Amino acid sequence: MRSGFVTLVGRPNVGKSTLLNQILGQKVTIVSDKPQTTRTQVRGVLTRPDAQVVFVDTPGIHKPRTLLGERLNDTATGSMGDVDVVCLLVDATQPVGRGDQWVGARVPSDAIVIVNKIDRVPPEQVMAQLQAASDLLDGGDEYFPISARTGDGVPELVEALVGRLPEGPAYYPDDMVTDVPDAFWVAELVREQLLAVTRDEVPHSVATRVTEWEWPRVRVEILVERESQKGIVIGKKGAVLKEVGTRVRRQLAAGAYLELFVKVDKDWQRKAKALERLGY
Ligand SMILES: Nc1nc2c(ncn2[C@@H]2O[C@H](COP(=O)(O)OP(=O)(O)OP(=O)(O)O)[C@@H](O)[C@H]2O)c(=O)[nH]1
Ligand SMILES: [Mg+2]
Repeated sequence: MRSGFVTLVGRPNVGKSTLLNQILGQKVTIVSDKPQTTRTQVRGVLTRPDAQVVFVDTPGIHKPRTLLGERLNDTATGSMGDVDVVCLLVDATQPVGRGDQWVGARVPSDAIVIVNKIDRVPPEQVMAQLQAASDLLDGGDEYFPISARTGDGVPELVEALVGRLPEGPAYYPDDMVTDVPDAFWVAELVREQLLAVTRDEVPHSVATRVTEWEWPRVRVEILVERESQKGIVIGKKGAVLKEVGTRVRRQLAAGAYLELFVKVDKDWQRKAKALERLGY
């Protein structure tokens, strides 16, 4: 039996969360096409007869502009200490640039480099990206082209990761897939749908939190930073909230009753107290 921890790091939007969900065959972390979707560490556990791998999804590492941004970076970089393997993801569809170099300088040199989204580019570009990505680390010697979306290359990656883990016992019960608490998960699903339906500056300004949990009744507070964003999130005659509620309920156990409330908390992203309350 092999066991250990594998953390997934990279710039925002490279597909870390999509990869974790693909590996587990189950959604444990939210995904969106907007950068900075993941705001906490999310653990996902893969248990097989011969191995248990505890994956850690992390926020995208970026140049921070707010206290929230700094927290996200700290959460991501903090996840790399004390793990067995660090995976550095890069996006095959974007030039490997300053953002990746910035991340590359912060990961251990024996990290595994993963070029993701190969379903979107021709094979020549995959090769070029692998080459460019290999320059990010001096010591690294393993590179994996994958598509987190289609699963292409993922089994080979998982085998290589298991091979790097030390022998050891399972850390978690074999039926445990994630450590995310139910209330946090519902709040995340609401945020995911808000990210899907809103645009411009709104996605970054949104935070969600469960304030009451009397299953099947769950009350979720949606924070925005400005009065003008409140109207956008509510929508005409509440249309946006209604749509978000419907999409989230479909992903919950039958009978769930969601109450969504929008509140303005000016500049919550810059306030330590607000961030603490949100668990960021
Ligand atoms: N075509 C394609 N799209 C992908 C792939 N992997 C992820 N995506 C898309 O890329 C976007 C970002 O995916 P996420 O998994 O949220 O990225 P992330 O790295 O977790 O982003 P942050 O949490 O913001 O750091 C989403 O729109 C995904 O659907 C892939 O292999 N192929
Ligand atoms: Mg993510």
